[in-house]
Amino acid sequence: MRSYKIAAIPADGIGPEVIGAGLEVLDALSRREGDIKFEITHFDWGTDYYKKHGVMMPADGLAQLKTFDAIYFGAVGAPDVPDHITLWGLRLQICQGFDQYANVRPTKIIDGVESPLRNAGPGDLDWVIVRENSEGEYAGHGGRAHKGMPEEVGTEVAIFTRIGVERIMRYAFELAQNRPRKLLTVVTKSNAQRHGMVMWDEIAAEVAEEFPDVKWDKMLVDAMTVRMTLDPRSLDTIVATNLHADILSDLAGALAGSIGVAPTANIDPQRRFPSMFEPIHGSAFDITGKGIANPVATFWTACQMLEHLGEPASAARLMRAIEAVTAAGVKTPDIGGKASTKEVTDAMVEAIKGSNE
Ligand code: GGG
Repeated sequence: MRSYKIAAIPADGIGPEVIGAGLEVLDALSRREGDIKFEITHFDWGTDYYKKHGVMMPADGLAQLKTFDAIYFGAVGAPDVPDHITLWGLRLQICQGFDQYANVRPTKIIDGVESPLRNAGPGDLDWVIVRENSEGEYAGHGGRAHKGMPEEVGTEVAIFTRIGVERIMRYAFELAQNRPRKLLTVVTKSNAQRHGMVMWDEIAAEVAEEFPDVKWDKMLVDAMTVRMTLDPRSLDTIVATNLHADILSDLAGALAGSIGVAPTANIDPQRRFPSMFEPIHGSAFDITGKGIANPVATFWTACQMLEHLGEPASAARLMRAIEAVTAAGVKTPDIGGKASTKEVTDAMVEAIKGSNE
């Protein structure tokens, strides 16, 4: 029996609903496989915890998480606490504290999910966006001075280091090399941002020499939005800065049908620390408690978690179940269905139970 220690942090808004669904599905998968076990430990960290304790997670939170094989995360953010407090107090503290520098965001049009793009169906949009996850615009550098005065100033400094750019570029080239099309697009804004972004371009060209079998090109981020919309088939693997890829992956999710199906993995490729798996979407307070949150992104990120844990066959079984359920039309309203979170989850459990070897 292979056993994995998973830290579940559902956190805010619809996070508990989708993580609850994900854990049910992992339990069904464990029973179906027979030789994999998930030992789940629940953490009540998030905005409610903040309201009681003044912090999003305890001071020794990272030390508590360090012993786990993976972290299964819901969503962070609440309407009555500033977003920068909730985001930096939990999600970014884990990503940065565990140096999860590769944020991997697969996007494809799955069976039964309709893209808003005319004539685009399964196979026409199949990308992986690699988001640099440790520096750039999220490095936390900057400050405020002369608060409340007419001369008040605020700076938000993007930090790019050679180590940081080289390691994400190498990760993206390796990922592209392992995908059938061996195609990578490097996104920057090196016309207007003439320092760090030009360094990105230069390092991309240097790292490309190690991967002669990968075909690569460069795009400016603004032009990239047009290409993603008008020529989705021309793209495969994409690498961009923390902020650029954050924005592009929301667009990617929408083009593939809904942000509700889009997963993300925050990976420490060196495996010094646990990696963290979550849906891309946030806490969605507008639908919290209504029982209609789309759990598909949370199921899909569980596939990423299983791959990372070295269980590719189980990951593939889970992905087949997701596509079978969406293809059968068991879908939440954001992707055109009428099903509740529970109905989608029940259908997943049945699909996993009845799945072939
Ligand atoms: N599950 C993802 C999540 O909760 N995201 C909240 C958020 O605001 N993220 C900002 C970011 O990823 O930059």
